[in-house]
Amino acid sequence: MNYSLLVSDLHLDAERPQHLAALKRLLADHAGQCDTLYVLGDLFETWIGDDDDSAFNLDAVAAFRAFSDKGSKLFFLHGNRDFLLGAQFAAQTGGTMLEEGTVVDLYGTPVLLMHGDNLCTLDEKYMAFRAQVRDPAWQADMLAKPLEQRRMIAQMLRMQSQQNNANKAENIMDVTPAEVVRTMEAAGVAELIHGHTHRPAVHEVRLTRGTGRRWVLGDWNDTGWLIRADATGQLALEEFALAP
Ligand code: OKV
Ligand code: MN
Repeated sequence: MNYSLLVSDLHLDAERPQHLAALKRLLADHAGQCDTLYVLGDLFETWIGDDDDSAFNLDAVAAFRAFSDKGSKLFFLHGNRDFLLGAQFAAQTGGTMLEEGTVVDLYGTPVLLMHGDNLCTLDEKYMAFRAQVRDPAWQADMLAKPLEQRRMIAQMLRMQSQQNNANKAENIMDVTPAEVVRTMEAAGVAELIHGHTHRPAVHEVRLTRGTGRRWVLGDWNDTGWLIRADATGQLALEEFALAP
């Protein structure tokens, strides 16, 4: 046990079973080997509540459970599509939900973790939408609706978003550079890891005191992405094949 892994944006969906298959393989390969797995949001394409006990969801939960049962720790952040992941999901997987903007110690290196949508501040309409769906009162209201109704609302919102995003400029869809600097300096870190933008890369960030790095995880699409933190605190962004 001397490494940890970080992933994001798997967008697990019953209609794309190869992504869950790849996750199950990753979990089985690293269970009891890896110290900690961090899932930085958008694990699911949509999560309409922990009470949705579809076969697909139960399959995913069981795979995480087997992983944590072997002694590997498991942490989840919410994404913009699975902001309704809750305490029951965490308990059933044997994992823990983390607050957005948590600083974790990766073998001596302090690293700021977030999903990344909070950094896309130029998209003002999205920021308003985000504030709404992250509001506990709004969430309680939504979770009080029948599953079928939530499914329909989520579907309608998705169609709306696809229309909105078709007309958005590239810079609006990406993180705001000044927001990155502000966020890293407020947290006092030189390393930031996030997903969301689907633009996997390692960027140098000029901070008031020296140079930091912004590590961007990729989404799981034709290939998978992860970041490996080794026992010396070194980070590495890796792309891998979804099928063996
Ligand atoms: C992103 C925006 C949709 C703006 C909804 C449960 C619930 C997930 C969801 C579905 C839609 C987010 C996650 C999206 C941004 C929109 C519409 C407007 C202005 C539910 C789980 F609660 F309804 F049941 N959604 N998506 N918008 O397509 O990413 O930014 S989204
Ligand atoms: Mn996202």
